[in-house]
This record gives sequence, C-alpha cells and structure tokens, in this order.
Amino acid sequence: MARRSADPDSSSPNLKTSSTGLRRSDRFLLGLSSFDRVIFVSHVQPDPDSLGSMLGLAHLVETRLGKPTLITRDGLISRAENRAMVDVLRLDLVPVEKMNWGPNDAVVMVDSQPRTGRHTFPDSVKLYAVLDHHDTPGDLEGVTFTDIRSAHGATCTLVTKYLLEQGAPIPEKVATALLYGIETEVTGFPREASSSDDAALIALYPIADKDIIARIRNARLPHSYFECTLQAMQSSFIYDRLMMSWVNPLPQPEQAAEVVDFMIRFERVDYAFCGGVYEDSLILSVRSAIENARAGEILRQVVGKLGRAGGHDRRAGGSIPLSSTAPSAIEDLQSELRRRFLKALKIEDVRGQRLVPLREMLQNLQS
Ligand SMILES: [Mn+2]
Repeated sequence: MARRSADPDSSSPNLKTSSTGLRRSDRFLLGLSSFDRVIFVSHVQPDPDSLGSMLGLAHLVETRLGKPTLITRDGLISRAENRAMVDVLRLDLVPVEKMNWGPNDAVVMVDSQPRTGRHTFPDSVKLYAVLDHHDTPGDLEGVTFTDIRSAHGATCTLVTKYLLEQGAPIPEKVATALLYGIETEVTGFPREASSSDDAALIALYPIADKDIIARIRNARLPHSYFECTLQAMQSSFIYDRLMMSWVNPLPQPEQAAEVVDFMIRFERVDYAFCGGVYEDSLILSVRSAIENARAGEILRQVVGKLGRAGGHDRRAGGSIPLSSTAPSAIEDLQSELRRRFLKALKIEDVRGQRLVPLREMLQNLQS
C-alpha cells in the first residue's frame, strides 16, 4: 500500500459513504458510470509515462466498471526505448486521427493538459477528466474531473495510487508499464521524485517483469542516433553554465531530448539545450542538473509568442512553427533564442566556447 505521510493531497480517509469522504479514485470512477466507453488520450509523441498511465487507468476502468476502453497514440513514437515499450508489451494503440468520437464516450487525458499545443485532435472533443503532473497550465474549463499534482514525478504514480486505493489487482503487464513510466520520469539528478513516486515504485517492483524493463531500457539504436549525437557534439557551444546544441534536421522529433539527456552530464554546465528542425518546426529541449532550475518556466519565457513550451523544474520541451526552413531564417531564429536564453539565465553576452574545438574536429578527420 502506498505510503501516505509527506503527501498532503492523498491524506483523504478510506471513506466511501459520504460525498465529502469520497477518494479521488472513487469520484473518477463514479463520474464514468453513465458513459458507454472510455477513451484515453495523451500528448503528442507519447512517452512511457503517458503510455503507462493510459494502460493503468484502462485496466482500472475495465476491472471496476466493466466498460470497454481504448488507448490512443497522438503522433509518432520514435524514441527507440518507447517503440520497444510498445512492441514488447504489445500495446494496442489507436492512432488518434482515426478515432470516431462517440457521443457517449468519456475522454480521459493523461500526462498533459488541454490547449497546451501538445495535441493534434480537435479542441472540440469534450474531456471528462484530466490527470497530469506538469507545471504547464492548460485550459481545464468544462472538464468534470481533474487531478493535477505537479509535486508527483510521474502521472503513473497517480495512476498506481488509484489502483492501490481501489484494491484492483495489478497484472504484470500493467505493473511493468507503470514502473517503467515512473522510472523514466525520475532518472535525472537531482531526482524529480516525491515520496509518493518511491511508494509506487516499491508497490510495482515485485509484480513488474524486470527482464522486459531491461530490454526496453537497452533498446537497440538506429544509425541516425549516432549521426545526430556527433552533429550535436560538433555544434555545441558553452556559454558559462549553459550548453547549446543544434541538429538540423533532426532524424526524429524526440532526438532533441535524447541529446540533452546526454549533454547535461557534462560537469561544467547546469543547463543543456538542444534545438533542431523537424519537418516545419523547430523542436526544443532543455535539461538542468540543479535544483530549482525552473527549466519549464525559463523555456516558456525564451520561446514566448514564437511557439509553445512547458515541462517541469529540470526538464522542458517546446516547439516553434517555422514559416521558412531556409538556412538564413533558421540561423536568425537560433541567434534570437540564444540571446533570450542568455538573458533568462542572466549570463553576460559571453562569446561561446566550442565543446569540441574546430582544430580537433579537423585533426580527427585526418587521422
Ligand atoms: Mn509525465
């Protein structure tokens, strides 16, 4: 059972009788009783936290209410580990563009919030519920049930709580997805994890298939991954405690996040940023290695009205639609973003220092 101390928003008693004593998971399920089917949606390029949350809640609804459910995929899943998760766990995802939204369908959004620019399905789709842990505020008007806990490291933690609260048996596949979902969200250091995340991990660990998790975590990588990493290293500049890398074009949109996951390990910087063109957008990703980094807030400030951005304290992402992909237009945008980033981090307009000096790059080519 989940520990409940140190977690102010889960201190509700186990009362089911009075309306005030209803737990959140009771209210979530109660409101679904009048619907015929429950459809789960998440953000574009769903990550393990999205996938695990949809799977866990679908299981809860099926076992407690006996209603049919659907889990969906918005956009592509391209990161090798995330693809492996879908394949190995045989997740049956319906592409969101192929959905027929029925009048008596309940739509539940996980790991994201409405009108944050992270969805391709129409805004007219009415949501029954939103369960999320992002700092990025969405437009929750008209949503019947909301449970937003930015203190949680993962939405999967919230879903695990619901399953435990309801005493629902957690099958191996669901536990594996939830465990991996939490793990991927809290791997950085300092950890963006609460005692609730650790309690969920402890509850899931004995049930989850650890071999499957190892297989997902060590998914084989395509050639483009290495090409992209090389390009990122060669384009990286250090400005005081910030490193900025550019990859044009990105082989797939999630690669910007993979670059910063790697670059933030560099001992001399506190912030790593990567930007790259994918189709007609500039994809942005940020990581920080310090506490109270406000990465999501900073990226939102940097991007401003140019596009959209959001995330957490130490991890953030965003995108800017491009009116032109001409090299000069992209260069202009890159220098504007650099200027804004240095300003946001109060770094004097220093001359950037290459991570790999040009001389060394040339020497490497000759050897
Ligand atoms: Mn998440």
